[in-house]
Amino acid sequence: MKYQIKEFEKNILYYETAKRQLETYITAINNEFEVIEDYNPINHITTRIKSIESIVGKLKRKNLTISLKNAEKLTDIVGARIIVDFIENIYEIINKIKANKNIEIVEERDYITKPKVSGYRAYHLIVLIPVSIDGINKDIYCEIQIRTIAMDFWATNEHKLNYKTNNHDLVYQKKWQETAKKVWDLDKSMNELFLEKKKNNIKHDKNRLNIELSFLKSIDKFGKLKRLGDTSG
Ligand code: 0O2
Repeated sequence: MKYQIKEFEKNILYYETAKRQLETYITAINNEFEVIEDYNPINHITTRIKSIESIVGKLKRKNLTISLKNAEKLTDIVGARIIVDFIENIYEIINKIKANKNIEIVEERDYITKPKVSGYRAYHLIVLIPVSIDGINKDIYCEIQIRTIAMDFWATNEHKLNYKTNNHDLVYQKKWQETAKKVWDLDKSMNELFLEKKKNNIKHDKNRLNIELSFLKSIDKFGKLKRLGDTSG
């Protein structure tokens, strides 16, 4: 057991590096939105490495023996949570992550269109990040959870009061499902407003572009007239 803990501590270095790598990629996405898109859908980002107690707890819940080999099979020792404003933003973020060739996506878990029985909603990406330490390369599993503020509000409270409590009281579970439904309805209404605004902005941008184009054309015309005038005079 002592040997295993030592080995696990060595592995922590890989997890730490993968976490930092992932943070860099997500920060780059954040900056990309700020500079290029002129709008940033990311509300906030958190990252973490699962504690040894949580890893042991998860292995036990999965009926797996506590070993380094089994711990390495867990896909969420390194985790990142990206909280966005609106449902639509979740897909914008997924596209940006997919465009990063350094991130290999191994699995997508869509708990938005197919929420968990509890009512939990989020989009999970299980990814592999290559890490090299002391000449030894390892691909490290990381879990990226993408949620709206509303989904995160629900999940945080449910995590505190219900998740992992083994409470199978159906009436209580139904109450949680009902709160999840209310949060989802609110999220959908907010998303509609967001899409409407986005559409208007595009229209507005197109109009502005047309005005700018006709302005540029008139300058060009004026320039031509002037040049003609120059040759005659
Ligand atoms: P913690 O304490 O948040 O880290 P896996 O072994 O990961 O392949 P699992 O755990 O069924 O199998 O994967 P899943 O369903 O994708 O869930 C992974 C994580 O999503 C969980 O990690 C939670 O963070 C979150 N999650 C999933 N279901 C629920 C839910 O019903 N309520 C809440 N609040 N969060 C949920 P952990 O390690 O279970 O927990």
